[in-house]
Amino acid sequence: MKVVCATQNKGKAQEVKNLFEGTDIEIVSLADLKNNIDVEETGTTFYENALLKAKTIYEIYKLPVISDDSGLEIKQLGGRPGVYSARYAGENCTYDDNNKKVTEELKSYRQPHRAKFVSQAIYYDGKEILSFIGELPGRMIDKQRGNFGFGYDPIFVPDGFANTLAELTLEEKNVISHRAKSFEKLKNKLMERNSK
Ligand code: ITT
Repeated sequence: MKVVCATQNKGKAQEVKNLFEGTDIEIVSLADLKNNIDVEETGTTFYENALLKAKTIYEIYKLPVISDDSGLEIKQLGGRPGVYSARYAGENCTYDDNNKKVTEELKSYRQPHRAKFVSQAIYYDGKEILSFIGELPGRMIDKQRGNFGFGYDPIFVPDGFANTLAELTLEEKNVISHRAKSFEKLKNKLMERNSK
């Protein structure tokens, strides 16, 4: 079964492709389709934004779509950046801008800076919506470490680890990540359905 992954985030697309490797579900990314649409994320929840991305891409290709809306929730910042994680430091900001803003804001709080990554995974095929959540708890550090991954990975240390997510390889991140958890549940559901 061919499924379009509705993301423009290359790091995310690669993670999702790896997660579905070895199954009979073929993940096609927007980059594979040479589609550079930027779906405006007008929702106020991960669920709304994930569904918005899935439905927009479904209307173009009329193929089953999976999407993810994800973000970082920092306890001392009242859950920010949350759904605004991608553009926390402003429109067209870089990952580095976001990391610097978070680090600056956390300077006035004591360690540990508890946080969690959240991923809302959605499947949409024009009729049915499947939705699963995955979370990765951890803490924020004040100096960037590591070159793998994307986004806030260099300043996030998952519980049970000494390394940041950016110091773990993609294979290691894909065992523990919020996205691995949400898409694992989604994958199992799709495979269970396909085998009937
Ligand atoms: P798409 O909407 O095209 O999928 P995006 O990067 O805008 O790509 P989101 O709207 O879901 O994706 O925003 C997620 C942001 O949250 C992302 O840009 C990062 O800043 C952060 N984020 C999510 N998952 C992350 C991860 O695994 N590691 C580091 N940062 C992550």
